[in-house]
Amino acid sequence: MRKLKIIEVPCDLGAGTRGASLGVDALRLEAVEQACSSYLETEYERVTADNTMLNQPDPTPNAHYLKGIVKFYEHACEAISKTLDSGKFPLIIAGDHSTAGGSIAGIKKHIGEKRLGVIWVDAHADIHSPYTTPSGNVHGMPLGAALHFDNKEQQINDLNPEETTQWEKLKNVGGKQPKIKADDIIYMGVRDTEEQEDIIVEKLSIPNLTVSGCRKIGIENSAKTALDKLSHCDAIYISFDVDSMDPSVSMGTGTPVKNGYTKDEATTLLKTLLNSPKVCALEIVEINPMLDNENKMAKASLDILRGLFSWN
Ligand code: 6HN
Ligand code: MN
Ligand code: MN
Ligand code: MN
Repeated sequence: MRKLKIIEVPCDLGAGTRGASLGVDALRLEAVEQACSSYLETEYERVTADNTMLNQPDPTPNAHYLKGIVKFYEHACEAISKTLDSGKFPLIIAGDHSTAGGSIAGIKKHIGEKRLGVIWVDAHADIHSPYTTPSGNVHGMPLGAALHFDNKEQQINDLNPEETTQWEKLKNVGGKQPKIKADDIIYMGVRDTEEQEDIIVEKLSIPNLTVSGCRKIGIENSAKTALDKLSHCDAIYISFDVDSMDPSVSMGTGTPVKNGYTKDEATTLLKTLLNSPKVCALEIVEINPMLDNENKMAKASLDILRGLFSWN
């Protein structure tokens, strides 16, 4: 395993419920609480998102605060590509899941024409565009942005000129587009989607290894299956939304969905995936301490990280 560098992206602009930006600090404070020196001594860099935009009128109702999201995508893209250029492994601790599009842009900037696979561990498919989203929340769109895919066939929203301009900018962050191909995505644990997403996931034939399916073949085997399906890719990015886990682990996330992975299953899954030398970055998102008590979700996440990196 290469040397880790933590990239913190405390963004609150992409979710419908506030507080995911605080997940970054909730996790760091939990590391202090547990005196987890491995975490605290790892080099880190913070990419700031302008969460104060939340107080201002929003001109992009079909993709809330999109202009601010474009801005931090540009910064995250730089931070992540530079981290990879320096030979380090980015461990991205982010706020709401909109951040993943910026991470993918950064990885793509580093790998150039090489093929990037994505393992998306989440209760949600996050493949909307501003044209199809029922909520207008950009954390439901990062894969749509990375695929450069609008899915206008399923259009339910008419965009204003500012929305169109900023969405085009978002897809183009880092210069390369599309950044990934539909053939190079594997979902794990997805179980709460909208019709517009179902149609497109089916059309693009993106496989979903369900929680019960993973249990049936064994968690390790399901991780190996996911890696096998991406064996044609040169590099692999893992996006871990904590709502992929069961709400019994914690309710400290904005969009919990029942019947998710246990904490141990999530650890085994991620650990097996990280064994592949192709895995070049891991992102953890959607820890929301405002919805939590006793910081349970951050605790669970730190337990998982300790398991993954054998941290003391
Ligand atoms: N996440 N599909 C819903 C939406 O609003 O687009 C939920 C998205 C959840 C996003 O959990 O990262
Ligand atoms: Mn997500
Ligand atoms: Mn989710
Ligand atoms: Mn739903």
